[in-house]
Amino acid sequence: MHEIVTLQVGQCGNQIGNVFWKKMCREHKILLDGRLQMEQSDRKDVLFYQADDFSYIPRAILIDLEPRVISQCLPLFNRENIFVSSEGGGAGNNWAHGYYVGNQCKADVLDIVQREVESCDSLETFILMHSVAGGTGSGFGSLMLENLRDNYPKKIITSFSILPTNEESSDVVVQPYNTVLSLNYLNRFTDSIVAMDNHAIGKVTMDSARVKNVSFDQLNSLVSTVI
Ligand SMILES: Nc1nc2c(ncn2[C@@H]2O[C@H](COP(=O)(O)OP(=O)(O)OP(=O)(O)O)[C@@H](O)[C@H]2O)c(=O)[nH]1
Ligand SMILES: [Mg+2]
Repeated sequence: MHEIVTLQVGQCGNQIGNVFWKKMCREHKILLDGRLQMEQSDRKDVLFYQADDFSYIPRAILIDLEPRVISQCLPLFNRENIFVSSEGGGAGNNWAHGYYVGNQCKADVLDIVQREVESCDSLETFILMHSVAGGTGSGFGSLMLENLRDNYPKKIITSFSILPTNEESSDVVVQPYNTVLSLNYLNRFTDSIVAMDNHAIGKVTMDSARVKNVSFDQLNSLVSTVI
């Protein structure tokens, strides 16, 4: 079995992860509390493992520097795989803050990663979901890439990265700096990067769903289909 472990970092990463895992549950006929809805022969083990009570648990690791988004995540996830910084204030759209705080608590996160890797038969891929415009997904995400490459040099690392949109629709003024710093790490430590931008996926969604305003949920639905 060639398993996949996902890491969702920051607000954007965790919101995308939530939609992604909902989709995976639907595909594999698993209810959102991990119970099996219907038996079907498929390769669930690539993405899920079975707990002692036979419920299916995603091979997912959730990371953020503030609790707001993670507190709304699905009940499906293993609570021990959730890392929220005790500081709790987020990275304030500052790459360096995300990287620095991440570096201080990386031992805890790497323990979670190691536990997850050890539960795999033969891990193949890490998937990172994040945006590079804020502070946590970009800075902490970069730190994770560096450490994953260092600790697991032979595993495939793939990122699904939300890149900033054009200036008019941007909500983070320092996003060019966060992006350039993140791209350096993405370039050095991943095997493949799937880059998407909210403006472009927003346009696709607007055209196909025939709506004027697109919510993050609609954007994330398209992103998770791509993943
Ligand atoms: N597609 C998509 N983009 C998002 C979502 N949430 C935030 N973004 C975009 O991500 C960028 C901001 O990054 P966030 O993920 O909010 O920031 P963060 O990683 O949590 O970092 P800090 O909040 O600074 O600690 C902005 O460009 C947002 O438009 C989401 O759910 N989906
Ligand atoms: Mg945040």
